Amino acid sequence: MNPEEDMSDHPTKGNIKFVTSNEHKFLELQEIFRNSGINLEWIRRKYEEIQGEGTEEISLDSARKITHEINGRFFLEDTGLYIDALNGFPGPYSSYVAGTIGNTGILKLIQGLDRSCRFLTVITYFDGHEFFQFDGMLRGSISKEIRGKGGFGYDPIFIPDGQSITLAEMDIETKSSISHRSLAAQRFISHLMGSR
Ligand code: ITT
Repeated sequence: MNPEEDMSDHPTKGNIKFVTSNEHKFLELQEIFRNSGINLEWIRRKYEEIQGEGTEEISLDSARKITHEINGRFFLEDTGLYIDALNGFPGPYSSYVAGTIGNTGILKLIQGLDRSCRFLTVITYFDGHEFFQFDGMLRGSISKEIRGKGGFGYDPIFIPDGQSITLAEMDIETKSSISHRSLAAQRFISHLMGSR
């Protein structure tokens, strides 16, 4: 890109608001965006999520509902853990399941079953006019026991394919070098870099 070009109105300039109640998500994404020279502003709030739909629909529906409450461009993201042997459960119910049976409950639930699973993150971005979605997936397997003190949520029971340790045993940079969230973010950043 021509360095003399006027970048003052470029979509990567200025803050982008990230709406989430989850500090871990914010810290992971803040680092990824910072590496691309984009500053994230944390709008710390919980928003309503519909049930009974897929992660993409939930993410879009949530974003639509808060457009009139947030000034300027913003994004949010919805993440789910999908376990193959349970036909994708907990998927859209990941938050509820984490808060009820938790990681110990998941380990009990899949005893004797195939342990393949995946994380799916869907980012929904509202640029003030239109909605855009970007997804990222990480395949892995559920560990035999809870392992590691880093990360959050299901990280202590998730071993990414090709690895022998859980996401909770990795530092934040290592998790972000392979994660579902990071992949979705890279797609989003490419969109921002390309749009004028
Ligand atoms: P917001 O909706 O406010 O952003 P949340 O924590 O409710 O925050 P989600 O609904 O997207 O976020 O997350 C569903 C569940 O999945 C929740 O229990 C998270 O802790 C967990 N989760 C999300 N991302 C994760 C990740 O990268 N590693 C492990 N668990 C994750």
